[in-house]
Amino acid sequence: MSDESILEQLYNAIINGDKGGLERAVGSALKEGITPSEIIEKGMSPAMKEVGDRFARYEIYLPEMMLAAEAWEGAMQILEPKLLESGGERKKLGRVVIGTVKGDIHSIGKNIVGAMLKMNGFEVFDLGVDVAASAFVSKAEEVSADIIAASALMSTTIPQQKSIIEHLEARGARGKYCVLIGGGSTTQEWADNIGADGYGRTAGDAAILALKAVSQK
Ligand code: B12
Repeated sequence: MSDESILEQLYNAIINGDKGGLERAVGSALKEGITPSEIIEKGMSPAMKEVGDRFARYEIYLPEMMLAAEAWEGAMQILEPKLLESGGERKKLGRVVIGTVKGDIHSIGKNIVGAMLKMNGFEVFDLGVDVAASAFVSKAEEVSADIIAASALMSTTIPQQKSIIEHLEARGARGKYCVLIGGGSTTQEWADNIGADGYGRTAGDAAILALKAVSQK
């Protein structure tokens, strides 16, 4: 089977919320030598974007969006261990506290960023979703983190990223951590606006920014 038709199968399985179909397509893709990163970036992510666009156009509703997310999570159970394998054992480069901000339960992108950072040699402390700004800061202090990575997908929740920076400033700890932001609703402009140290559009960008941050320390 050609790579194009496997990528198409991955795409369609997400759009249709077909968990079994997606797992089979992931199996075929891996067998054909398509890498886990390509499966995610070229096959699954564009489909998830389309699901969001259809939801915004009222062509589908919450249950369909949930099915797509469940299918994605099933596929990640196969792909995440493979992503981490390719990172191998190595000296840890730095510590990252990651989470999705308060009021926001979107976890998929945050989980990929976490996996990508682990794969690149970072020790990752994942606080999960709906995380208060103060909790990011307390955890960073507890583990002496180098980086705080905050994901936010909704226009209503991105102000929480600013809140993390305000908490750091209030504790006189702003200079201690590199604050990276990302997630659907964020932009470079927003990052500049709130004084974040970096904005990443993809999980790959997150890894590049994190590597740069620790190399400049
Ligand atoms: C799947 C999904 C859900 C799932 C989430 C399941 C889960 N476990 O995560 C469910 C069905 C639960 C859900 C719920 C809701 N959702 Co929703 N959801 C989506 C959808 C379709 C895909 C998100 C996703 O996973 N994308 C795939 C990943 C890989 O992409 P990503 O998250 O952007 O992450 C990548 C990058 O952004 C980056 N990145 C991410 N985080 C970080 C962090 C850092 C530091 C860096 C550097 C980079 C980085 O790297 C990632 C990998 O490349 C989006 C549409 C969209 N286009 O985003 C809507 C969307 C985000 N949801 C939306 C809404 C409105 C909701 C609900 C309010 C719906 C409702 N009526 O209840 C609830 C929210 C509840 C809450 N309080 O959070 C809206 C938000 C609108 C807005 N702009 O404010 C969107 C945009 C849909 C739309 N077009 O209307 N949702």
